[in-house]
Amino acid sequence: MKRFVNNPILSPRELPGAPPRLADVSSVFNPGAVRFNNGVTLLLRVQNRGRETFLLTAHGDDGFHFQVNPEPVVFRGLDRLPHLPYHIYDPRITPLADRFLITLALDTDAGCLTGLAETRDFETFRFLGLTGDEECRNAVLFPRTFDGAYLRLDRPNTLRRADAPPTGDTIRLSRSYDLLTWEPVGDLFKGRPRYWDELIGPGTPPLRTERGWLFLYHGVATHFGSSNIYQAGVALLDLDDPSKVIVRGRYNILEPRETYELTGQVPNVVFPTGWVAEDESDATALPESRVLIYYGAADTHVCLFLATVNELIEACYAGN
Ligand code: BMA
Repeated sequence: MKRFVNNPILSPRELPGAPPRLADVSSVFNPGAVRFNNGVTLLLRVQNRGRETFLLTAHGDDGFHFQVNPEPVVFRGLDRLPHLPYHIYDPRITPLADRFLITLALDTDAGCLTGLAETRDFETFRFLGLTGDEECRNAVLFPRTFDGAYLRLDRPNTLRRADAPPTGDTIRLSRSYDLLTWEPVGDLFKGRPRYWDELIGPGTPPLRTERGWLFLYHGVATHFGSSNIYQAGVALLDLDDPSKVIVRGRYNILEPRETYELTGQVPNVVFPTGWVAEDESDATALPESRVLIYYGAADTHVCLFLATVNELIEACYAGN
């Protein structure tokens, strides 16, 4: 497993945003990613000098070099939202049937809520609604239904700490029949106090492999006096019953080490939000397939990490 040699793949300096809103932006990070149009499409989180948030699309035929569309995404139907949204961010993309579903975090005057949008072409986007009124972030959808039910992983914000936004230490499995009303199925696992993943949240949407549903999650070490450290880890869930955790990695697979991860808007952050497997058969990523893993670095850049399915599964078992 290794970082792409030409990281970061996207920097605020290179973004061709239209002035005045998107001139000379501060950051581009935490992208949703999906295979589309014979390449990879990203949904980028961009912040301007007013620290206002926009989502922009980018497309790359090879998954390594991207062309950014300077026009920010407009969500039709957002005007029906009952709350004032300050920021809409950290999109995760899941292909389901004939459309792409996008889970979103919304900072609103009613707290941090999750929402759902859809697109078919990455040109027009429709906001489908909030997925509840619970404080929650980091929802990632499974790319298929299970006995007619949709499943997602999410992270309720149950912890309130001094001088910090509400956060959480539990990854949960939730179920829905209409994509907007969700009920908890159960907790999958919790943060490990004093180790790398004290606070946790789902990172990438689950990837179907022959050995189980694989997903990345972020873990935050909070026990260092001066700074929180955001890292990435991996876990494997049962194919037929994803409420069963087969194995959860003991070690992180990616931690801030490079300058673009150590310094920036928020130092010491790697935050994976999307991935694409190059070789799939029957909607299942093949064991030798390379996986392109897209992550935000220091809340400032978009970077790429490369691993095979086998390497990621091995990482789940290392030390266990
Ligand atoms: C989390 C989220 C992410 C962000 C990370 C590091 O709580 O807000 O969007 O990348 O913190 O600042």
